[in-house]
Parts: sequence; structure tokens; C-alpha cells
Amino acid sequence: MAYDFHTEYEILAEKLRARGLEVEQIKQRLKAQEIETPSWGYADSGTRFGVFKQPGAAATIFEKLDDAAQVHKFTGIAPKVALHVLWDLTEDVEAVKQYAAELGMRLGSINPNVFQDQCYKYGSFCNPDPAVRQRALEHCLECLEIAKQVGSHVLSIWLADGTNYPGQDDFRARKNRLQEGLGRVYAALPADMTMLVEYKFFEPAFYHTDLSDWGMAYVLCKHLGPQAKVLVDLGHHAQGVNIEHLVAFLLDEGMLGGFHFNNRKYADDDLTVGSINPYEFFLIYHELAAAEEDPHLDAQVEYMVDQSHNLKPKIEAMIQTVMVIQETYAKALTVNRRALREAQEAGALIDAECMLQEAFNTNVTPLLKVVREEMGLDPDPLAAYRASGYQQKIEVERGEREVAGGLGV
Ligand code: PSV
Ligand code: MN
Repeated sequence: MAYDFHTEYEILAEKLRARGLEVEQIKQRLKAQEIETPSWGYADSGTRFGVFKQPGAAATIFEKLDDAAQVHKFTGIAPKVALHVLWDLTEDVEAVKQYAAELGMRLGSINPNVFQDQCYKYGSFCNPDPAVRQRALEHCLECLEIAKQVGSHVLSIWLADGTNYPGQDDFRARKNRLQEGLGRVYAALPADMTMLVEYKFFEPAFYHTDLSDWGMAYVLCKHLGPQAKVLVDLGHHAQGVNIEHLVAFLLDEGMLGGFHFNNRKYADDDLTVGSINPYEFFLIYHELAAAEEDPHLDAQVEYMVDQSHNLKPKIEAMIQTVMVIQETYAKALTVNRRALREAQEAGALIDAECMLQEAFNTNVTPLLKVVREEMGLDPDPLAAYRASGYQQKIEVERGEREVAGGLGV
């Protein structure tokens, strides 16, 4: 007899109950999940070697919002869009806000751009020239105004600051300039806003990067104040760094502010989250789920995607990405953390590890299908999107354009 997913769900629910878990609670948590997708993930993008255009790729912020709204329509958990100010807000900000509201979408993190302009050749806030630092400051203050206007609560800072040659500049002088400059931005932050500080160990600077790891970002945030938190981009670490450990450390310190989800093989290569090392991603989510369950922690974390797909169809890639994140969260919710703690305390190493592996290997698809059905969605978002005709429509209506719209263009 062919089981439909409801039957499979009943079997899974029974298994989860036997694992000591509350299935209804798991479903509630899955329904409350929110993922922010990046406006720049809907536009043509590429590398420094070239940009491959896709018919139908979004060129304006309105088209990017339309596409993001499709991702939300079919997944039900992607209601927010991150904006990159220079790439997106060339238009009337008020009109953008209104358009997002009409689509039932929210504008999420506001990302200043202090790396593209010629004046930033030697850095932004770390630049030896005070006039350039002033310009970076003014841009960030302007971004704060935009954030207030569009109702966003997150200013997300990533700096390309660094040097290419030993001796090019003084590390400590740059550190102090950075602290002073971001201190000024922080001073202008409204009480209901968070400043996220993202680090990256190299690129575009190839010798040193001023904020190269989570420890530096942590120290800077500590100096800034309680509204500054660290943003972890999964592509921004050296090979072998234990990301789940640093995530747990930051969570415990109340200093984890947000994520940029993606995956990498070599460096910051923007691959689909979970596509290269799904077990690592699961272990990260296990720490996040554990923190949610800990009443002593304030785990206010923004979950954002930072992927620009140069080759995959963009909207489908984003739906696939959101589904991978949802699936990984669901798997992490199937760990009985009380039983895990008992095994850890008893020194039952194999049992403890097996509990994580069992959760990772759990097929949560029937659970997710039921959750979607209960949310009024199609159980299979990708198939439903493909059948909707939206892709064909934008390919005809928009065609292939020369207009720049995001990263690498
Ligand atoms: C830098 O590599 C980065 O991760 C920052 O978050 C930028 O805002 C983003 O990529 C642009 O894609
Ligand atoms: Mn990022």
C-alpha cells in the first residue's frame, strides 16, 4: 500500500513521542520560524570574472520584493527582506515601504554600503583620511534614518576594510578609528534598534581584514554597548573553524545577534546552505534550539540568508534554501535535550552522539508537509511554485536586462 504523507506523519509522530518529545510543540515552533531573504539574491549577480544574466531576474527593488513575496507565499516563513541601501533604495523609500506592505512583506535588516565607492579604496571607518571616515559615518547615519522610515529594527554592518600589503597601515590605529566611527553610529541608534556587526577573515582585502573574526566583532560590540551584537555569516571562517562552538559561546554571552546563512566549499562562495556540510548546519541549529529552550538565555537572533545564486534560477533557489533551513531546524527540534544532558552527565559518549545522529537522520519531511498544510500552504512549495506560472510570466515580462541590481554587477 502506498502511504500518503499523513500516514507517514502519524508514524513519525509516534516515533517522536517515544523519543520523549511533544509533537504539537515542535509544530508550533516550526510555524513561528521566520527567515529573512536578501534583496540581492533576486538580482543578476556574478563574480569579478563576469555576470551571467537570467531572463526574469529582478532589476528594481519593486521586482525584488515581488520575487521575495513569492518565496514567502509558497514557504510561509519568509516574510522579511533584507535591503542593501545602495543597490535597492535609489527609489522613493516611502513608496518601497508601501509596496512591501501591499505585498504583506516586511522590510528587514538595512545594510549600509561603505565599500563600493572609489573613496573607500583604503577602507571606510578605518581609512587614514578623516574625510572618508566622515563620509562612511554620514552614510550609516542616513541608513539609520531609512531604517526608522521603513520600520526596520536592524542595522547590519559589514565592512570591507583591510589592507593588501604588510606595512600598508597601522593595525592599532585602524582599530581605534573603527571603534570611534562605529561608536558614533551606535550613539545615534534608537532604543528599539540593534546594530549587527559582521566579520569576515579575508576578501576583498587579501593581507589583513580589520574585523576578521567573531572574537574581534565581540570585543567591538562590547565596547559599543548592549544594542550591538555579532552577526555570523557561515561563509566567513577559515577552514576547520568549529562554528557550532562559537555560536554556542556567543549565545551564552547574549552576543549572538544574527546569521547570514549560506555554505562554502573553499571561501565565501555563497553556496546553498547545508549543501556542503549539512551535519555542521544541523549542529549549529542544535545549539540554537537548545538556547531557545534555555530560560536563562535571551536568544533574540535574526535569521537571514546571504546567497547570490549566479547559476541557479533565483526564486527556486531561495525556496530551496528556506526549505533546507526549515528542515534543519525541524531535525534539531527532534533532539531530546534533557535525555542528551543526562547522557552527557553520565559520560555516555556513544549514546549522546547517537542522539544527535538519530535526530539528524530523522526524515522530517512528513512533519513539514503537515505543518505547511495546517498553515494553509501547499505541502510541496517548490512544485507549487513551478506550477504557478510566475517564473514564465516574469521571463516574458521582464526579459533579460542590462540593469545592475546587486552583488558583482
Ligand atoms: C560580505 O561578503 C557579505 O557577506 C556581507 O554580508 C555583504 O553585505 C554581503 O556579503 C553581500 O552579499
Ligand atoms: Mn554576509
